[in-house]
Amino acid sequence: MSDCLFCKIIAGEIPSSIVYEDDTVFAFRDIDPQAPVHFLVIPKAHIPSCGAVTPENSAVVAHCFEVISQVTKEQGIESFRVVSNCGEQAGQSVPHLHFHVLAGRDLSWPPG
Ligand code: DGP
Repeated sequence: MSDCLFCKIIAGEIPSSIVYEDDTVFAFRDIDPQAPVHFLVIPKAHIPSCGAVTPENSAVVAHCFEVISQVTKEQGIESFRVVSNCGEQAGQSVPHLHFHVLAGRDLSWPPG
């Protein structure tokens, strides 16, 4: 989608610190890290949020989780949190489905 920030990052129009990339999934470091490890895993296809996942597009969501499992293993990260904010009230600021992966410090629960 031409006016989507994360689509522009995937296209390389906006630079990012790439953590992983394949044909359907892209991962890059968050610009405003909330933990020593904080990267985002996103489908290359423009899916606005978790609320827009359907039987037709959900395969890439499973693949995002395979990537999360692979990258954390490669980085020696044993304990981590995955978060996806859906909608403004939940704190979603970029309307392109993304999974935050956070690690490297104690993470409180429940979140604020
Ligand atoms: P959320 O608030 O859940 O929609 O998360 C969006 C995240 O995207 C937020 O943690 C900051 C990150 N972000 C926003 N703009 C950029 C950018 O231009 N580059 C990178 N690397 N991250 C960004």
